[in-house]
Amino acid sequence: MSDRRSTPETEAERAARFAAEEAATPTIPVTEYRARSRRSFLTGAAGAAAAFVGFRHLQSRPEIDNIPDLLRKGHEFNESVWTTVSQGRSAPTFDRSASSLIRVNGRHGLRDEIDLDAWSMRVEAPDGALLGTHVLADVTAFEKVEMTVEHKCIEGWSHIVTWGGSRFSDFAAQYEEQLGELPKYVALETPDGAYYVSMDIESMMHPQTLLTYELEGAPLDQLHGAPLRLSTPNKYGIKTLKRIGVIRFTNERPADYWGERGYDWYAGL
Ligand SMILES: Nc1nc2c(c(=O)[nH]1)N[C@H]1C(S)=C(S)[C@@H](COP(=O)(O)O)O[C@H]1N2
Ligand SMILES: [Mo]
Repeated sequence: MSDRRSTPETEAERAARFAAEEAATPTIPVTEYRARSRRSFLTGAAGAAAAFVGFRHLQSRPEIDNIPDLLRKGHEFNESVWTTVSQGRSAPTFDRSASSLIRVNGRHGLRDEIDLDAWSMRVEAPDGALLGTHVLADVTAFEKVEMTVEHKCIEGWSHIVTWGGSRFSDFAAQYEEQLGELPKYVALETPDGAYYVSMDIESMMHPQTLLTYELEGAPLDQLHGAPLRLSTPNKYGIKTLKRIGVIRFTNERPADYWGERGYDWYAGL
């Protein structure tokens, strides 16, 4: 169910609406969630293979000149595995007018406000070596993508929301030479390490997976993950880590907060 705002809402009205929605939306029982996830895991794995085949097929079509545009985006790594990794299918997008501010949900790793000017993000290689330390301008330097998509939470609610950010794939490509082979996983952690998720590389490199700095056209606020969070409409909300402190490329499947607590690790949609 999505929220459509016709008249502007006050902060108090919004808080009341979110509280009412939260009370009204039943949490998906873990057993049912697992059953759903198994299904989506199967379609996820099969889907990834099919998408890859489909992608190769697209590449071999006569209109090839138009297709790789998506993949070329600022880089000329056409032959590289970095850009031929499965782009998968894409989640639906919606008209901007259908979107509105999303509630705050999940505060792990957000206990205290942070000084946004002092924030930086570490990027690490599989061997633990520091690849780089980034400020927000390093992320906003890439092409800005705005997408209006459905955010789905495993608690059983969803919300149509507009995110703005840079494709993770664009950001990651700067490390192609240093990393060589595309690692299998990406780990993301809050600066305090209290919340952490891990993602398969195909999902990270999907063009709808954004290093996100805007929500509804405005900079993220603290509880929505300022200054930088992940967003992707192809995974449940648990994977959209708010307040990124560390990004680590790795070949061993990294720890995952909700995965450790019994939820399906893939969490695909
Ligand atoms: N740091 C952090 N990120 C998080 C969470 C969290 O508890 N801590 N919860 C996740 C969950 S379950 C959801 S549904 C979304 C909610 O994002 P929102 O608060 O912007 O609506 O954030 C995700 N990212
Ligand atoms: Mo969630």
